[in-house]
Formats: sequence, structure tokens, C-alpha cells
Amino acid sequence: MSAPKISLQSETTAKSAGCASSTCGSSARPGDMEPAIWEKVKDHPCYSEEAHHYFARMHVAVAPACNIQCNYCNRKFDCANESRPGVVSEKLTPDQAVRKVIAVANVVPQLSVIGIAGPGDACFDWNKTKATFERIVNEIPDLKLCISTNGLALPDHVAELCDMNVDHVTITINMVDPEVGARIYPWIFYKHRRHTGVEAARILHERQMLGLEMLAARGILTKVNSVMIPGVNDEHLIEVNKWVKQRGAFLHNIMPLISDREHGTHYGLTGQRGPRAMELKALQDRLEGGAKLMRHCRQCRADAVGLLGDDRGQEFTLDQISDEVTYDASRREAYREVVARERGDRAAAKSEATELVKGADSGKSLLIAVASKGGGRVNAHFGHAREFQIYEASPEGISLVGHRTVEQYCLGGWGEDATLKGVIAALEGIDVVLCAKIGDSPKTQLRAAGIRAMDDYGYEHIETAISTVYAAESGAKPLAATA
Ligand code: CLF
Ligand code: SF4
Repeated sequence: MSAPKISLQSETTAKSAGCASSTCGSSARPGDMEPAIWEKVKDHPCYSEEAHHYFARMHVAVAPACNIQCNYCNRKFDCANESRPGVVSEKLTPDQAVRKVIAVANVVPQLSVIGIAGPGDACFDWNKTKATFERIVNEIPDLKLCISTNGLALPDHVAELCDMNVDHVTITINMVDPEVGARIYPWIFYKHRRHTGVEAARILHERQMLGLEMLAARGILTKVNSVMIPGVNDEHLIEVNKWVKQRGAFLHNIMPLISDREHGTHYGLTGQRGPRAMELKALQDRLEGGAKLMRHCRQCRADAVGLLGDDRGQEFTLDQISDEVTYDASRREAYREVVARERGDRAAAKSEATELVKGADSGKSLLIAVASKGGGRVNAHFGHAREFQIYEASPEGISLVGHRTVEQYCLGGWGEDATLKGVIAALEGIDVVLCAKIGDSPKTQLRAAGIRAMDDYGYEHIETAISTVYAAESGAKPLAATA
């Protein structure tokens, strides 16, 4: 069968495409990364910020059981370590998971990673995790395998993870001091009995550190997720960052606590708040120079499917998938060829944009919110955006520093004022919004809140658009638009 015609345009953008970020050179390997490491991360949307513009992950919810209790988790909801609250639509058996993976791979060409992130713990529910991965690699060998775990049972399975070529493991580590841990974990279940308080947190801490060291010794890339809980572990995460860096963590991802009374969690019911966006950013900024930070996490559901920030899980519930589904590699193969070309283009554009910003000779720092549907372009309408990617432009260059989730402002052609107020509140601290299109009314209301919104750079490379805005503000010569 001949490969189907495919382009980034058809998958992620409404216009032309092109792409890659300053962290990625042409063919998009960053200068500070070993080729062998780049090979492992270049198609992983969580481990490479650049890759997240092009590649998608799929979580298969095969691991419902858990061996600890976190104060931010209610089992009726997703694992809060790796998801935003919301029930998992359906738990899967390993066979169902394989069927679903094939169905997704046939129509989502960006798919590159299969993750097991709950809704419980992938290492505690080990038999299901292992059976699922074994069956998936039989069907589609080039998919990367990834797990997320609280770490308690992790040391028991490192050797098998290695045997199965699982290159990416996430451990959620919220503390290195058991006194702090006792305020996060009421109990753990370990060696056939329940442990509570500081003793439980001490055991968990020791197992997490052991697991991290074992993975690092085997060259398995390990990301540490930490939930930032104001007044409980926010300051303490500076210490956590040092510990995990010393033990070989590849990335550290600080995630904001999501706490709502409706979720029925201990923290939700007792009024423990999560951090505001600017508090999270301030902590992340303080951690620069320590373990390398991930700043593009979307706190996915345990059954998420698609590009980060664009969950398509509801399109692939079991009742929509045929019993007999066979894998067709053509779309994924064709897409990869397009991405290889795009990465080179985007790397060149980003390099040029970074030089312009650095050369602007301005002491300014701008926070810029970008509406994007993927592909590294400014290609979403303001009213259609459900999130904005947040970039910082400063004399150091251009970097992605986070994202802000919003309610979609425009539905059915109309925008609601109440929704717009929420969007503006979510954009606290932002200087400029870049989008493909915006109406006069939201533009005026954003302006009144001190935020300039522009659609002049629609479908442009994100970094090119940012550098043009930054240079104009600094009086330097702007880049010519290439879109
Ligand atoms: Fe899933 Fe996690 Fe693997 Fe990614 S998610 S198991 S590493 S494939 Fe990614 Fe989602 Fe953030 Fe997790 S954006 S919550 S970091
Ligand atoms: Fe919930 Fe995950 Fe914590 Fe287990 S590890 S209690 S599933 S958040």
C-alpha cells in the first residue's frame, strides 16, 4: 500500500508548517545533548519540549490499584500525580488496551509514546503493566514505552523495565524529609502491612531514592514529578531538586496542586489551596541551574490521548473501536517524514529569532501567551483556545515557561463576557497575547487589563512571532514575516 499524503498542516495547523526550537538544532538535536540521549527523547512529548509540538502520547488505564494514599488523591478520580481531576472514562484490560492503541495509531499519526500512568500505580499493578507493554510491542514495536509511579514498588521492577526497553520512567517525589512527607501521605501499604505517619513517609522516601538510583545506573531516563503544595512542600522542593539532580534525574517537573472540594480529596475538603500561576513560575525560576526543569507538563488524565494540551480520549472509547482492528503503519510513517523536514525549518527560524532577541540590547523581559494547536505555530484563534503556551522573551533568549488553561471563550460563534473575565484572570502577569485571530471586543477588554493581543503573526513560527514583537518593543529591526 502506498503511503497516504500527509502534512503537519493537515494534522496540526490551518496553514503551512515548519518547526523546531532553540533547544534543538537542525535535525533538531540540541547542542548540549548527547546523540544517544537525543535519540531517546526526540519523539517523546514530555521529555523534549521541542518534540511536544509534534508528537503525542497515549495513556492506557490498565493499572487501577495503588499502594499508598496521597492527600491530593481520591480514587474515584484520575491519579492526580499524572492527571487533571476527572474520572477515567474506562479502565482497560491489557487486551483492550492493545486494541485501543492500534485504533489510535491508525488515525493519530503523531502517536509516539504509550504511557501507563494509573489511574493507580503502574509498578504496584505490575502484572497488568507488564502484560500490556509486552502485547503492545508485539504489535507496534517502534512505540516508546513510559510509566509513571509513586516509587514504592519501583525497585522490585527495575530489571524487568530494563529488559522490556522501557526508556522513560517518572517518579512522583514530593519530599525528601519524612516530616514533610507525613503531611502529604497518611499511609502506605508495604510488605503486607499498612504504615502511617513519619514511618510511612520514611519508607517511601528510601524506596524512591533507591529506585531513582537504580534507573540512573541503567541509563533509563527518569523524570521526577513533584506536586507543589503551598505551605507544605513549596520551599522544600528546592531541597528535592538538589537530591534528585545528585541521583541522576533527567528532568524535574514541578506541577501545581489541583485541589477542589468537589474532588473529595483530603486537601480539597480541608481547604488546602494550590499555587497561583505566578507562584509556580517564581519557584521554577528559583530552581533554574539545578536539575533541568520540564515546563510544558499538562497534568494529563490517566487515559489521555493526543498532543499534550489537546486530549482526544473521548474519540477512542471502547464502544467506538471495532473488535477486529489491525495496524496500518502508513500514516505514522508518512507523518514522520514531514516532521523531519519541519524540524530543520523550525530550528533555523528559532535560531534566527533567538539571535534577534539577544541582539535587541534591551533589558526587557516579556511574558507572551501563545494560542497554538501544535506544530510550533501561532495557529489557534483566541476564542477557540483552551490553553495558552507561555513564553518568556528576555536578553537570555526565548523560552517556554509554562501554560495556562482557560475555558474556551467562543462557542458557536459567540463569546460570553463571563468566560472572557475568567480568561483574562488566567492571563495574570502576561504582557502580550499572540493568536491567529481575535475580535475587537476581546482585544479591547484585554487591553483594559493591560494585555496587548495581536493576530498580526497568525500561522508564523512561535519564536519568530515573539522575536518580532520583542524587537519592535526594543527598537531593534524586526524579522520579516515568513508566513
Ligand atoms: Fe505519560 Fe508521563 Fe510518560 Fe508523559 S505524561 S507517563 S511522561 S507519556 Fe507528560 Fe502528562 Fe505531564 Fe505526565 S504532560 S502529566 S509529564
Ligand atoms: Fe492516587 Fe497516584 Fe497517589 Fe496512588 S500514587 S494515591 S493513585 S495520586
